[in-house]
Amino acid sequence: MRNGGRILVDQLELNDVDLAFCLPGESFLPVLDALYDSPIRLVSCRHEQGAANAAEAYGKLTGRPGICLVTRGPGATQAAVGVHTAKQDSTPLILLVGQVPRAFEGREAWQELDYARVFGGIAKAAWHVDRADRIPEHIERGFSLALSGRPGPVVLALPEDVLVEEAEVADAATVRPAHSLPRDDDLMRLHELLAASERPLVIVGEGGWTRETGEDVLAFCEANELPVASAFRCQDFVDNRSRAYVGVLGVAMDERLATRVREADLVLAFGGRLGEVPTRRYTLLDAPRPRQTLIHAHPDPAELGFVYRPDLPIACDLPELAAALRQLKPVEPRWLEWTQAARGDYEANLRHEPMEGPVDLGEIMAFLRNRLPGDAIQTCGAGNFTVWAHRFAEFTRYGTQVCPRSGSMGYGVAAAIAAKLVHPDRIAVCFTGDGDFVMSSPEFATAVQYELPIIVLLVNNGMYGTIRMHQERQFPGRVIGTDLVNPDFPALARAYGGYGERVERTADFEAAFERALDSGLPSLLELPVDPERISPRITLSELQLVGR
Ligand SMILES: Cc1ncc(C[n+]2csc(CCOP(=O)(O)OP(=O)(O)O)c2C)c(N)n1
Ligand SMILES: [Mg+2]
Repeated sequence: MRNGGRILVDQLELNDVDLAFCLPGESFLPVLDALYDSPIRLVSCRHEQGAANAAEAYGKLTGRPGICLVTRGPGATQAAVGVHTAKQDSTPLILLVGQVPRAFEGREAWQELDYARVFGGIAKAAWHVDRADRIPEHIERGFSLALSGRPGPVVLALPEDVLVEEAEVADAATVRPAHSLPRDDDLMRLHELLAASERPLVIVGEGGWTRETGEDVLAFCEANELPVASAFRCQDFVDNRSRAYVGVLGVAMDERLATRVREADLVLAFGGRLGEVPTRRYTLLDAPRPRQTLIHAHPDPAELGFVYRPDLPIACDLPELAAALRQLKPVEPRWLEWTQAARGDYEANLRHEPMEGPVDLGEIMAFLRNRLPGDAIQTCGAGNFTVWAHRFAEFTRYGTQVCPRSGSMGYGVAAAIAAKLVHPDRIAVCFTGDGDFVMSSPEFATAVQYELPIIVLLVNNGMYGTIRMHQERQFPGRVIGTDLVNPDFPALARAYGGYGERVERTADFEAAFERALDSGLPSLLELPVDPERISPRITLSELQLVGR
């Protein structure tokens, strides 16, 4: 006989869970109690947003579902942001939520929510577990759903008394998701379409990536001299040093790359959903039927044709497809110049223009490109500071860009914590802004508590810069709601028990970065920048002129 809490934790263990993030609640005490004796490491966060974001980042880092435990009502709604990111980013995640006792359900009891309805539109699935002896079945289904097809979040509500109830029940099996293979005739058709093309472009995106998938796709691209771009925040999917890599289709994308997507006569979307960001608000490819011949590969057949009607839909797992493409007989490339020119544009775009103001972010990124080892992990939230962080970074290994494709602020600190927990020997750098950091700063305390020496690089321009930029473009000079009065950030980091320093000039960064690393503490370097310099290519005054 085991109680529901114990049964639950036993199922997590047999699914190789080694880490779980929580914000404790009285609604799931038997689960916490079972974790007391478990090898699973429990990390207790300061806000459910942080717990859910850290679990989401764990899913990105490992390919296994991140586990997040939160209490009912307010706990669950505060965790919703991580569930949304897991949905948009196709990351496996399991959110376990406490629920009122079964006898009270439906009365709108204290903190009661109908999770199936609340999370119905965000998660892949959300349901109640109504008996202790069915917990193994529910957990097995949850893992299977989170991992299969397009990975994503699953929410399981656990009534308080179900966790207390004792039951005699066998454990479920360890979940091994099924795999789907590409069909031979799909591969033949792909080969034919490629052979008929003159300006092909491969775009890699989310949906069940692995390191080998990236290596196989790159080998295929190099053998065929195909240019390969990455979707927004999928920059680490293939080694950026390859002659085939041509840049990222992200926010503030390089105009020359955007033009190439428009001018391509064939797009091979290798994973990804060709979403709003990589298609620049659905303009680079016409929806629903693009001018380009479209080959779209995705593990979930329901995604194929959902927005864009492909000429060749390939429903299969990405690792299996990549391995098959690597074996495909190369096509005689008629597009060598096209690929080389695209690569040339990418390399040119890596060079930064000098920036006015105390600290030059282009210089700092150039330093970090050389200083950081290839396995260092970059995390971020949302803001214009990410334009520098993404444009001037080069990724060589899968699993080193752990950023929210959902564009959610407040993600970076929690993601860096997850990165340090999964890879204690690696450097985890969180890029953040003055707005973004304050949204996630409570988790700096978590980093201190668990002795996780993350490095936070905080770009301070005294405003919600991204929104100010859009404001100046659409309503020039009418600034409202975007100015910020900020705390003393280095002092805040020190107050938490970490290391903090303000970098006054670009030339001081290098030594400050080494001091932060050597401190062995969670650290924060504040980078004060000129608010005028709103993005690498435009200033606020230039924007006002454009707007007028
Ligand atoms: C959760 C969430 N709330 C609001 C937004 C809208 N938003 C996007 S960027 C941004 C400003 C970020 O400010 P900051 O971190 O200072 O970065 P900056 O743009 O100034 O570089 C806001 C409010 C968002 N993306 N996510
Ligand atoms: Mg800012």
